[in-house]
Amino acid sequence: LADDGSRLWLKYDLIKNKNVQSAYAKYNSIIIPSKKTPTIEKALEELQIGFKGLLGKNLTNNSKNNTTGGIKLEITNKEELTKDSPEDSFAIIVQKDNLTITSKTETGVLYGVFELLRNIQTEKIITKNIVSSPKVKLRMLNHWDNANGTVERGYAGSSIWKWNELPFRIDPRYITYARANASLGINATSINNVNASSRFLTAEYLEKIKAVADVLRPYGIKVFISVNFRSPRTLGGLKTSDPLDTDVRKWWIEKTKEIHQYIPDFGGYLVKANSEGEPGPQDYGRTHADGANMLAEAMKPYNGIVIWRAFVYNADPNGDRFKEGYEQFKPLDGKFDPKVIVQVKNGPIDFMPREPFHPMFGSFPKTKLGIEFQITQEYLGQSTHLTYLAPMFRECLDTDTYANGKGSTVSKVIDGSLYNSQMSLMAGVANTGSDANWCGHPFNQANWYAFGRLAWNHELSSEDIAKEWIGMTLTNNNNAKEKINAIMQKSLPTYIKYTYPLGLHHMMGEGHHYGPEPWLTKAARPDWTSIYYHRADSIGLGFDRTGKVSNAIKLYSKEIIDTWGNPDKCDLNYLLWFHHIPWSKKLNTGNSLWEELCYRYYSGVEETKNLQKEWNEMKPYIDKETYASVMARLKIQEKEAIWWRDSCVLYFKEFSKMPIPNNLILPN
Ligand code: GCW
Repeated sequence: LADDGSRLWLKYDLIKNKNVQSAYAKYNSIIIPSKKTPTIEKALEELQIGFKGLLGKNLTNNSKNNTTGGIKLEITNKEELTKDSPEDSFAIIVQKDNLTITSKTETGVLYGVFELLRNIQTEKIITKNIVSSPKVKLRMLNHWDNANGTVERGYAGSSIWKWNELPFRIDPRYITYARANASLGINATSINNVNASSRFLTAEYLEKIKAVADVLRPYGIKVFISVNFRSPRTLGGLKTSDPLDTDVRKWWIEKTKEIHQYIPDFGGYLVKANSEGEPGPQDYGRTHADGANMLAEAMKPYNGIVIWRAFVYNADPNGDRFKEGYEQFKPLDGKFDPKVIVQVKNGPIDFMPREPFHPMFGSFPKTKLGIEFQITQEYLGQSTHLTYLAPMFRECLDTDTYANGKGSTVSKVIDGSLYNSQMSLMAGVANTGSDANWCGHPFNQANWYAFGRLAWNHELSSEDIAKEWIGMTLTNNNNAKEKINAIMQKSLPTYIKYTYPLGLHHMMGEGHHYGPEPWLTKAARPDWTSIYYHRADSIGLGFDRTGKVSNAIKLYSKEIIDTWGNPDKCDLNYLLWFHHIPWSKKLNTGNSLWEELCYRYYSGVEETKNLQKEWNEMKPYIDKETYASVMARLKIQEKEAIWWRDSCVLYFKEFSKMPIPNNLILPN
């Protein structure tokens, strides 16, 4: 049977490798703690279906402690997990005839079970103890799913949440969703779009959300709701939603209490306010801190928190959107309630294929900052182009902000270690949908997987994550694994070459954000056009963000200004983010800007052809349906790479007035 991808990476197909089979053959029973909680039940169930599928073994549920061949699930304070190890850390302890999966929490035990199964599924024989701890506390998916079943920037069908069926029918997908997330350590999800409908706060919807929360709870996943700031008016019939108004505050206190009657362990609120037309505290002359703190006050009696997004910008044709989030929030550093996390996109504009890290990271020592990545590929080929995003996530997390001297990487800002913060958050905008394979492009599943793995441990390499995913999803043949990993590693640089080389950004078609539209001069807002960003003219190309035009570079530390701020030292991948470079200026590759631009667009297209050749060689290792689906998409990708290349090169040629060089060195 062809694989339709619906099982994600949790396939549990029979392992054919004899060594792996025999290494795990000795296990025949599971010993669970005396208190069988719903989460322990899930851990037991997962272990049983995993062993049955992968090894063809029925594990019995044994109550005896001193049995041989037992896998013991235990909640304890083992020394492997030191006293102050983070919540949900776990250890897999290998004894002579037994194996113990231990954690201080039941969710940690479940995570340990998934780790064991991952090892078996990727044909690894565990011989040494494994100890694993999450680096970030809140590892979260943000759904941009609407009440009517559509998904904003969703490219894999409609919403997975069937609001019309809930709370009565529980779609089996909710359980697969919970298992998939738990297998990665994802422990929170906001179920609706940040462009939020107040409807999600009505009793009718709270009952539906409760049903979802009940399914996710045993898997250690907390539910959050995105809220519309104007709800006191639209739902409560109040005259205002002013966060300093007593009745408004009371309304949120009551609403928060009501939510907890449905969902006692409610995760909290996620808020997009005063951004792209959404209502917010500024409508009443108040600040983001006033708004967030009001919600935090309502949350005071509970464990929940408030996540407030920093994605804000003005439609100022003479301003620089790059600086606006920073500038609006900087005066509020230190003013947020301890229950508030400010969620910042990885880059200052909007999930572009390559962005410098957001300058807020490292500049807000008194505010808890979380990071938001986009897993759904709004600007990254949606569900037709193959782009593996772990290298992009890593590039951002690994960049040094120099905030507290060398080594102050973005990851240290967001995992709380730089400022010794007790709360930390990594969020990813989900790419799930109703498609049979959940994510559209078969390789898009890898981005959900990679996000989750990095949220748990941002030190994992993008190669290791890719190989794990390939082993679980596509093939365990080592040679094929290496080659597919190589395809994945190349995919993002290739995509960037034929779309946004050298630090170009925001030149996509209006509205759908898919193909190229560098000539876009008029849009609903000046900062939604393309010319606002690329600034092509007869002299050169790129947005000068040094002193002369916007000086956004000043938002970074001195060390960054010294490199990115200097056109001769700036990494070419970021060049046009910060500089307006003359067409004929020689770059350190030996090419002029114009030649380098053409070279990248043209070689990007060539590389899409190579991807097809390389994928073709993988045919013997991949099931038919997945192989064909990826191959067809790679063909679309080549066609559209040409579309991007020709649109951009011919458009910029109008400004450079230079011919397309015919001596471009192209890869074969
Ligand atoms: O990337 C942009 C998208 C909007 C989105 C917005 C945001 C949810 O084009 O569709 O709205 O960002 O992050 O709020």
